[in-house]
Amino acid sequence: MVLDASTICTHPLVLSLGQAIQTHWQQVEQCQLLPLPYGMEKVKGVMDDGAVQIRNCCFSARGFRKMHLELASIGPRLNILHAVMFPDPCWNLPLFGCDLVTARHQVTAAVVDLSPTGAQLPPSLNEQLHALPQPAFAQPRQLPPWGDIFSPMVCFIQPRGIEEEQAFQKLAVSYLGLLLAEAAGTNPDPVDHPATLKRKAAQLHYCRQQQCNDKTRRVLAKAFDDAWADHYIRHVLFDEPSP
Ligand code: BLA
Repeated sequence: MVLDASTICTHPLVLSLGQAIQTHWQQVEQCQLLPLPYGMEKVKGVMDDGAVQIRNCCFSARGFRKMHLELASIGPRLNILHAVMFPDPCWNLPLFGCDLVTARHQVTAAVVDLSPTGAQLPPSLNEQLHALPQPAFAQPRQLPPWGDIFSPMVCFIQPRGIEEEQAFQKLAVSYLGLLLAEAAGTNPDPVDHPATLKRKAAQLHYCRQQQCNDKTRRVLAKAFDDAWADHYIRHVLFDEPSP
C-alpha cells in the first residue's frame, strides 16, 4: 500500500475504499509509480480551525497514462477521497472517477462513474455496467451543470447509513473491476488515429469541466490560497493529456 489512509483520514468508508482502489491498481499490468509535480506527495497547511493534510500517489499502467489517488483531511471536519484513472487516449477506455466527501463523519457526497471518452462507452462494457445490480439509494443527488461529462450510469448520492455506504463501495469497486477487465482485453490504436484524437479531445473536455467544480476550488483556496488552488486543480488533479 503506497498511501496509508489511516495516517490522515478517519472515516471508515474513506479508509476501506482507499485501500480497495490501491489493491486493484497494483494488479494492473505494468503498474508503476508515476512522479508527481515537485512537493505534491505530501502537502501540509493550516487553517484557523485545524490542520490540512493532503497525500497523493500516482501510477501509470498498461492503458492508463495516470492513476491518481488523493486522500485529504481538511480542518477537523472534512475527509476527502479522490481517485481518477485517466486512460491513454490510444486505448478505447472510459475514465474512472470516484470522489467521497465526508463532513463531521457523515458522507455528504459519494460519486462514481465510468465516464465516456467516445460518443458512448464501449458496447461490451456498457452491457456489463447495465447488468450490475444497482442499489436503490435513498438519497440521490443532482449533478452540477458541468456534470455533462458523466455517463448515464453515474452514481451520485448521499449514502444513508452504513449499509448504503457499503453498497456504494461495492458498486465503486465493481465499476473499477469492469474497467480493468476491459483494459486487459483492449489493444491500443496508433497515436495519430482519428479515434485516438477524438478520445484525447474528450479527455481534455473532461479535465476542463472538472476544473469548473467550485466546491473543490473553494475548499482548497480556503486551506491555501486562490493561486495555489488553481495550480493544484490544473496540474495535480486534472492535468490535461499532452497535445
Ligand atoms: C463535490 N468536492 C465536492 C464537495 C467538496 C469537494 C467539498 C462538496 C461536497 C458536497 O456537496 O456534499 C472537494 N473533492 C474536493 C476536494 C478534492 C476533491 C477538495 O476531490 C480534492 C482535493 N470530484 C472529483 C471527481 C469527481 C468529482 C473525480 O474530484 C467525480 C468523478 C465529483 N465532487 C464531485 C461532484 C460534486 C463534488 C459531482 C458535487 C458538486 C456540486 O454539487 O456542485
